[in-house]
Amino acid sequence: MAKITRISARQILDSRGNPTLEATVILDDGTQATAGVPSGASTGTFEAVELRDNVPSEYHGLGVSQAVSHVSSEIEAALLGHDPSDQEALDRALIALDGTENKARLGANAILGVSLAAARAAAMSQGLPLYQHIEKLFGKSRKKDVSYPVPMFNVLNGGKHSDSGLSAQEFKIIPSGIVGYPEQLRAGSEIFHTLKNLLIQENLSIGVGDEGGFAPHLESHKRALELLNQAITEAGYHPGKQVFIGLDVAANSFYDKDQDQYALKPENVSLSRESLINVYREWISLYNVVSIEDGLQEEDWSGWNTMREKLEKVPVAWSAPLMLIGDDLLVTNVTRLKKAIETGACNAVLIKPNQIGTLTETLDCIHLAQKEGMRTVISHRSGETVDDFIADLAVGTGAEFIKTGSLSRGERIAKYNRLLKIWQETH
Ligand code: 2PG
Ligand code: MG
Repeated sequence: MAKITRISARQILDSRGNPTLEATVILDDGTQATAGVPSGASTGTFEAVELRDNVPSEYHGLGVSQAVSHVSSEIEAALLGHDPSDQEALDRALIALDGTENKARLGANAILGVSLAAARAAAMSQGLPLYQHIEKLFGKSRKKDVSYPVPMFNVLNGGKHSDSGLSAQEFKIIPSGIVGYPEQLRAGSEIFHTLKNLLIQENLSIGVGDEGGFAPHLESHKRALELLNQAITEAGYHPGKQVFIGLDVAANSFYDKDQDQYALKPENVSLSRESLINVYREWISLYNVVSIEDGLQEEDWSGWNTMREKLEKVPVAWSAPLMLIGDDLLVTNVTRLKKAIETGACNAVLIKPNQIGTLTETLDCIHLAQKEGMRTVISHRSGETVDDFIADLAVGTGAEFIKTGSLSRGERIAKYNRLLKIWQETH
């Protein structure tokens, strides 16, 4: 197998126009592979550390030049001569070199860029598509023709991803009742454009938020959910049969710690966790909601447990149980996932490689979740690059779902289009 001869990095801009890191790994057989690192806005407290320069006069403090220089100095020196196909050894070397619990010294952005670029280099050097290389690393053979990640399209953006005024961050349509990824993508596109026309008819804004979903100023969350169901119907699909609704509430972002209350806008109500759970119960019953991510804040383990007990009893539109997804709660971290398994906090896991910082740890988290029968959702970040790595990650690990934004903005579409190409290769 080829060996690493050169590693470099640079500061590029992400989809919000903020700096992020891109890394390149070069092998002695001439292979060159590059990977871009995404960046979140509604980040969990327990995520691995994204190293920023904090020089206020440069990029408002968001520069990543220190992380870049760590790649070209210490990281390159440590990995020269490594076999990139031994991802686990490479990632363990990076973790040891960093030496902290949360990758705060070298930066999870520096480490992840190299980890992903090395995986891509290993795949290219072996002449394998990336998803097949990941499948080998993951050590589980994908059920060919059977499993393919179902897209969750985030067509309305709220929370920290837009100025729509809606507390909930993501309103997603999930076409899991439609057979085959290309037809699911088509449904997503048709519903997105039907929704656009509905908004125009109502004189509402059709500007989009960070993830390419619309961001109109609506009077309530219920109105948003009604509009989604209407768009599904008017596009010619059956809500609650072919297409379902998922929410990422991202409850951290409207939780008031001092009051221990959730300040829900635009309704302008302050809710206890019990009242918020009752609100979810209503949304599930009325609007074909089948999936709720981060329904409560990231430290309320007992609240998550109560939420699961109460909401799993509510009849849900699809045949599977309601999905309660931990994102900020779990941060793709095996230690936190184990706690969720012990406490029964949730039944599904969001997977974001940059929350943990290496491909190996990401695969470990997916492994454990799948072993425990939890559904996995591979996810982008709200600040993205055009890198489409997560599409291959979703296929290579047999993840049930992928969320990578709406049906607009190139950095979102890059992943959905990559999934089309993989579909063609595998079906
Ligand atoms: C989320 C993500 C991605 P961010 O909360 O799930 O949609 O948002 O990247 O801002 O954390
Ligand atoms: Mg989330």
